[in-house]
Amino acid sequence: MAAQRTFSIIKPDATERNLTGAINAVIEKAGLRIIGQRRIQMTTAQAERFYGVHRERPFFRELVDFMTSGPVVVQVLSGDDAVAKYREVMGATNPADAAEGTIRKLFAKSIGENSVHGSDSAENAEIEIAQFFSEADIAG
Ligand code: 3AN
Repeated sequence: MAAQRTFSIIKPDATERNLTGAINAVIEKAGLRIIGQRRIQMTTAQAERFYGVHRERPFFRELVDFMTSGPVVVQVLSGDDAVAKYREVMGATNPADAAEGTIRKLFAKSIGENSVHGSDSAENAEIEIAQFFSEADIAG
């Protein structure tokens, strides 16, 4: 199977607690490769664009405020079936429902402050990667 790519964000609740390395260790242990990585302060415009599909949801403003509340680490991950694999490694959106050993079970604080984002399809992965990376900044 050809390697697939997915897009990941280590969210402000995790960077604030200095968990980037601990989360990356879980990602790498699961067999995914981090082939692009950058630490940024997301702007409101970037967060609103990124979460545009949630614009009408009641938690949209809270989500944008949270994602701009501190630094995030944007990542490109690669591996067999990377989109589904990373969703599995992340665990359920609500950490109370997340399986043992998943990133959200290990580290997430709440359904909103849930430590990581991962793309939900290969098509969205490429759209999300293109929002934050040029191909020159991805190697692997
Ligand atoms: P996932 O991140 O697991 O794909 P989505 O796409 O349903 O989940 O939601 C996107 C993000 O919106 C979540 N990661 C979470 O931070 C936030 N979110 C989802 N549901 C809620 C909620 N009920 N209250 C606050 N934030 C939420």
